[in-house]
Amino acid sequence: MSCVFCQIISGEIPGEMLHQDDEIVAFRDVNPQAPIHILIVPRKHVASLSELKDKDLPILGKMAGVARQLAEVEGISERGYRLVINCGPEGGQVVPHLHMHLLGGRRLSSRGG
Ligand code: DGP
Repeated sequence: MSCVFCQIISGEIPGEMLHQDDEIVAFRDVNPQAPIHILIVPRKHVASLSELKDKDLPILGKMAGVARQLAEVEGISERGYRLVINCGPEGGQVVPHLHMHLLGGRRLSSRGG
């Protein structure tokens, strides 16, 4: 199994877990781009948003719900934060397992890239 996020989900390699349920896990990014940088990841391996089947689209709402809950726990709900899904090479996706970035704890620039 070569997917690094599948390995974190299975416990083969360590991750600082902040949330775990039947469908979704969340852990801190190893290379944080902001004081708070958390990855929200579905347990099911899907390579990218482009690969997500229509029937599985509700997972995106659940991921956003986990992100919102973690923003609350991390104390950044009021100050604000950013949710990002990179998709494919030109979208900046490096790890080929669908994931959402929760970024916060500093003022983020208004435009990406
Ligand atoms: P993306 O560019 O959207 O594919 O972001 C992938 C993120 O995954 C990147 O910010 C770094 C993070 N990452 C890569 N490998 C690991 C790892 O082994 N552990 C953790 N916690 N994060 C990782």
